[in-house]
Amino acid sequence: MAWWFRIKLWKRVFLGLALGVAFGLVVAQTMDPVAAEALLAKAKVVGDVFIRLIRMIVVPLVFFTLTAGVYAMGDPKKLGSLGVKAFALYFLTTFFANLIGLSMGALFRPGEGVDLGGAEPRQIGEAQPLGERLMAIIPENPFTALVEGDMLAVIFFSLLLGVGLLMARKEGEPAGRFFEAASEAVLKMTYIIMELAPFGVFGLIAYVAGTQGIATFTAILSLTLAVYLGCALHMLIVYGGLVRVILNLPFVDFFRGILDAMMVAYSTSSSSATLPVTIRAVSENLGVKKSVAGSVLPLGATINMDGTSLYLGIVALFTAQAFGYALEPQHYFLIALTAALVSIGTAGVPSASLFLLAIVLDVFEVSPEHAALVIGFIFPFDRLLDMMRTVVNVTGDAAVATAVAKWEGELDEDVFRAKPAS
Ligand code: DAS
Repeated sequence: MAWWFRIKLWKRVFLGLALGVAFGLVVAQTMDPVAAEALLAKAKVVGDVFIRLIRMIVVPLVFFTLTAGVYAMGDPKKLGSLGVKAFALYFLTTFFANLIGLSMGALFRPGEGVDLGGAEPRQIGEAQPLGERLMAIIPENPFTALVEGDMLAVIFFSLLLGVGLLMARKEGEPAGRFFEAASEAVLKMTYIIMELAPFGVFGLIAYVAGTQGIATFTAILSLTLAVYLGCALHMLIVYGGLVRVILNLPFVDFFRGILDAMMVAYSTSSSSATLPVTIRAVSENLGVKKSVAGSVLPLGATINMDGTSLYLGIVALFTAQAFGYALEPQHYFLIALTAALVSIGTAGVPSASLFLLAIVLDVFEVSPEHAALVIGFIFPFDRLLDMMRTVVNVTGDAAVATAVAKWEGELDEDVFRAKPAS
């Protein structure tokens, strides 16, 4: 059995993905629908167990790693300079994601001639007004935020706690060391959980492939192509360009180093679920020091979602084309701005942004009926679109962490250029 653990994680996850699709399609084709659904539901249980384990670890992982990450900086002023660089890059990469998304929507015209009449309208999730959402970042009770898994509030409290420990100097040392030890322990727990990834992914994808089948995707083939091509272009041009041209680091080593995280993101459609793998890949394979990986990645996994912003732009144009809404030039700007803001508020869980789509559609007065129809039409196969946009979300976080580490002198380039360990 030792040979199994010698295979790189991303290859094992890919194997789970490929076998899962094959198994799902074969079962759906060769068994009667009831028996097939029952068998696939059993396979999905393994996937649900895997997702639950990952969700179990996310809050302690972010809390301990972020607090330890800030404490490891050794100087509160460093947090400021690192934060400014990270936020500037979040904004810049999302700007390009919107440009690419709107271009794909205009080029592919995925909504042209699509008849949404037959779609089952779905209720539109009421999104929290942005002002309230921003205020909620400051938790009234940090322990409640931890218990409820309110990630933005946990991040806010962890950042402050880390700074507090730093300022406490000698007195803060025992607690600082506790958080560093706890962060290591939680990361090791994650490695154990990730051993289940290939099997969990197999179960998740077998169920999706078997119950939704390839046929449904032809209905939105051009939308899928627009999203996938847009995401690929964004990763290659924007992140590839950032790493190769701005940071002067080898392009291939970057993507090879985060393959594990990209595969897990694709398979789970959840940035939060992938966060532990992203932290490991970025620190062990790209040589980003813990103080940066432990602070920039949890932040990015929650508020930096370029793939989501790109996707929302494309679906907004899909809606305008399908229902014949005429878009003025200012609408494109407002769609981009709203998509970016919604992507900040999107949770790192499967299909989170689809239910916030109505906020973007509101920009050009799409009727509630039409908005519900579009969400209802996309919902059955949003998983395929979500898998790809989550890869972009995670890759963007890794790219920003690499850039900030390089600019802060916290990047070990020998490790970056070496072949990945895991
Ligand atoms: N699935 C979300 C994520 O985890 C993104 C989305 O729903 O758009 O990043």
